[in-house]
Amino acid sequence: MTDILTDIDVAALDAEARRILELNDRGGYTVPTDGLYPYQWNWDSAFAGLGFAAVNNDRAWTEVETLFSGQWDNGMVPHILFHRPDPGYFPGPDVWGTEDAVGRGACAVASSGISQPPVAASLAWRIYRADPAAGADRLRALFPKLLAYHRWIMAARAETGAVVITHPWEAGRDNAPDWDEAMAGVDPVGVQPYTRRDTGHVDPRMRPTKEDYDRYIWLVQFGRDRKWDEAAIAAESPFRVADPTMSFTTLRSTRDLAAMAEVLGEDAGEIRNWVARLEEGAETLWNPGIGAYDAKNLRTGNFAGSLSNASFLCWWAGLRDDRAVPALDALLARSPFALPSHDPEGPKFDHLRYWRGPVWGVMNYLAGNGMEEAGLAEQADRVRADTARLIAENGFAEYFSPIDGTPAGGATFTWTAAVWLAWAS
Ligand code: 9YW
Repeated sequence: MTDILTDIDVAALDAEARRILELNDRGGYTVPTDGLYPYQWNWDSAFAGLGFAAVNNDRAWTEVETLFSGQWDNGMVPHILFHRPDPGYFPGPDVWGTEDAVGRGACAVASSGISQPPVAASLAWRIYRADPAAGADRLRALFPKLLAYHRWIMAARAETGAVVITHPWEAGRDNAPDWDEAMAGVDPVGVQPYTRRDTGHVDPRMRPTKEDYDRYIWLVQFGRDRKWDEAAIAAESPFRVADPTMSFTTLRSTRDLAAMAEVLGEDAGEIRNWVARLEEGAETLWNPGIGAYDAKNLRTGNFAGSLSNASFLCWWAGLRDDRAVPALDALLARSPFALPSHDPEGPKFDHLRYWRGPVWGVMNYLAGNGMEEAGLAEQADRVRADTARLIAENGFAEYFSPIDGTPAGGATFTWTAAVWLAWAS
């Protein structure tokens, strides 16, 4: 890789990244950032583990193990674990109402009722490979839990082979234009009164709108009213969208599970069947209209028509697909900083509003590593160089403007620090 860091004080940034991991460490798990997100989030935590692996391998494993302490009996790993009550965040455990959820079983940790992109297997695999001797027993103990998580995804969310979300929060890309059509099909009538907390922490122009939030909360109430029963939600919800983020992270994690099975001497037959099914599903997300992978609304069959950073996770998924290269090159050419979460030339682009334009370090990590593995060295270099430059010039922000690098959202962000330590530096 080209040396992009010659004029950056790497040692000072390394020290700051480590300080942020410590700052956000709540003992066994890490919060994304103090104040705005005071609980343990699923994919944030897997990234925190990756960051800790560069500092303290034992602590890295503990992070992932604590995440799996919230696993439901049916295998689902929730998107938020509410270890300790914190009134600074809405919606909290009382709103999710998962105590008597179908499939939760004996799990004692309070949680949300949806999941998030399952990067845990892939990042645990990286933690293991950073120190195989130290991680052997921990990998063996974690493997059946990862397997159960993926069995749940395949049974509950992969009816077309692509992986669906039942709530925009589940994609980890809350207000992406990818969900606009499906969200328009949600009528938030009867949503109970609520007070947002996020806009008290962060500039509202950088957050989802009230129209979005009303629908987020309506969908939470919808799931809660069905006791989070996947079959009922699949049959009745107006919102069911096949998502490139979920599909591609699941496919990659499944491949990594197969590699784990080999090391552990476990049978990988079931896992290999999942890979084949997910590869077929990925093809259903190819949208020739934009020359890239896209989200698909399963209620209408329509593509979103959204060129996003998730479109370019195809190489992370292990697809050796040249069809997407022209769209990537065009996007890079029109983005001062890569990768924007939405096409800067699209009518819905908003350079600071969360997932409608800003650059996210974690997406760059996944996409950039995938590009490198696929032999797209120049594009991978560009994505990594931009990530390093954004952090060096603007700090460890939650996300950044792809136009001028403005840091946005929360500050001292765990996954931005982790991506720096594990890859960008
Ligand atoms: C929410 C914590 C989470 C991330 C998501 C991001 C945002 C808000 O923050 O979600 O309330 O869940 O969109 O990807 O995991 O950093």
